[in-house]
Amino acid sequence: MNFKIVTDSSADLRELSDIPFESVPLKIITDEREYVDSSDLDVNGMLADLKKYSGRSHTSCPSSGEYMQAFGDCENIFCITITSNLSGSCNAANVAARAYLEEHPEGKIHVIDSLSTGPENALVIEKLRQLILAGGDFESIKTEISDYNINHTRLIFSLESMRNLANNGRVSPIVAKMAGLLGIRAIGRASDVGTLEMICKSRGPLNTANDILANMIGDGYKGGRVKLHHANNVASAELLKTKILEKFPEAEIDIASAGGLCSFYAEQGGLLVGFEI
Ligand code: X90
Repeated sequence: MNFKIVTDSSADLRELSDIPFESVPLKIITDEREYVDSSDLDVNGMLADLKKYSGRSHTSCPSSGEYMQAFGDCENIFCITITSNLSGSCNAANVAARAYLEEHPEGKIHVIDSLSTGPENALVIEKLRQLILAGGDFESIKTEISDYNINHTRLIFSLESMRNLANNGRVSPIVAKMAGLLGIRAIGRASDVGTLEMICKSRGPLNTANDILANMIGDGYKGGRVKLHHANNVASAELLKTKILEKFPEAEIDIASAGGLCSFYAEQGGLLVGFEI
């Protein structure tokens, strides 16, 4: 059976081995230029440009046409998107999935609304990859991956600024005030309905790492897989990795740079933590 995994660029994954995979880019748009969140994007260069830029900026999700192109003529497609509560990406993927089924009545396609973003989506994609490589059939993979996404993965984040989130209506200006003071980080999680839920403020890198870990454990973390995606802040990811390993020496922890979309919203210094429960 031929399978393909399609996602949008919010998952921060540019490639996947052994299975056909495509990341459909979102775009970051300022009055001066447009950044396409593909593998050629220089994310740190974009963050440096944005630091100097004080005008308007926004993002746009893929169109259904772009998703249809990614689906192509593949027979079995799993598509996972950023939370439908903050982006139109999932809706575009669903429109494309209906068009795909009209053209390919024998084909199978399942769109997963991750209710999250970044490293939590990357965990779900890696699980999908494993399930497909293990030879599962489409319907059983669909059941298992929904259970994994809903019941076994979570996302916690720490942000030094929430200006882009607030300017684009993704959090209220009152919530955004939690971050932005020098040295203060706002810690939050992806809520059950895929919105930002604030947890607390932390001051300083060590407290931030300890607070994130305490909240991971509070959410049910017991030493499973963790993915840390940072916006130009590998030091905060390394520190959290050390803290997690002190408590859970067997934990499998990957560190990666966030892509363009997550870096735009998480902003310089932001850290996104996807983990298994
Ligand atoms: O459609 C679009 O233009 C994309 C809009 C995306 C808006 C939110 C992206 C958030 C990225 C920030 C911290 C994690 C929040 C998780 C909430 C589920 C990263």
